[in-house]
Amino acid sequence: MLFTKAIVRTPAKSVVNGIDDYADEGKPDYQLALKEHQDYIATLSDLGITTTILGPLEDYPDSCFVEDPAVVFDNFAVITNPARSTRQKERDLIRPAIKQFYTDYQIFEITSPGTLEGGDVMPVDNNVIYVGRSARTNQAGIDQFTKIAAKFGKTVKAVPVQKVLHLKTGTTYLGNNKLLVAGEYIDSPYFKNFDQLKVPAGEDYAVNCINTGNGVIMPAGFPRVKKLLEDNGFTTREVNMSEFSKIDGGLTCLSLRFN
Ligand code: CIR
Repeated sequence: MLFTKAIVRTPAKSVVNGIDDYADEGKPDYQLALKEHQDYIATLSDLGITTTILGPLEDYPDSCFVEDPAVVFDNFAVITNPARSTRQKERDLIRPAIKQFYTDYQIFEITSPGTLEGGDVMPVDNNVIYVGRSARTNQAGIDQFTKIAAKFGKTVKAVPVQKVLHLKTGTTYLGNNKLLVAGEYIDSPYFKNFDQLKVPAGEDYAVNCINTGNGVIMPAGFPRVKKLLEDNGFTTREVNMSEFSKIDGGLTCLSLRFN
């Protein structure tokens, strides 16, 4: 198992008004989003992960995407500073959940003018963390994060994010040097030392996967990515993500994962 615990937040009815900067697929259906979220939790628990479920926050349409307002590691956590005004307060609303698992000495904060969202943070092996410089994460945020991570022996490498929302919208790490890459990250010089599993054009959304160590959770409906993963020795578990994809949400952003 690569992680044993997860924190999720039930989508609020307002999820239908989540930020939609990229997808052009209409608004999510709340009931279906709720069902997909329940299936996501059931899949995590089927794979042996203990999940803490936080209550919905009607005033915050994107608050089910808990990966963005915090970044968690096994021995420290960072409360981030989301860039968009409608998501800013999420940092205060995730803090109590983080405090259940970390002491005050293990919790750090990104503060203005720095902005950073967890979707841009991709830890790999050997204490290296890639951080996307994106529309949501700025250099000041990366500089603050780099100093925090250094206290725990971790090195941050910044990577530009040009065409997608967050770094992990374009690439996710599977372990054992295997990196699932799509779009702008295919053959990227930033990731030249990885064994790249290249997502075929048209299936980019499915690059955002979660390797639990006990199976890879992937979005349903992407047969070529499923085959790519299985050909590389991974077992897969599919979760329907149709409603979250309408507001640019991927699988990773629905949980915080740690030990
Ligand atoms: C947003 O635009 O902030 C949300 N609608 C989607 C956030 C997705 N987060 C992620 O991929 N980590």
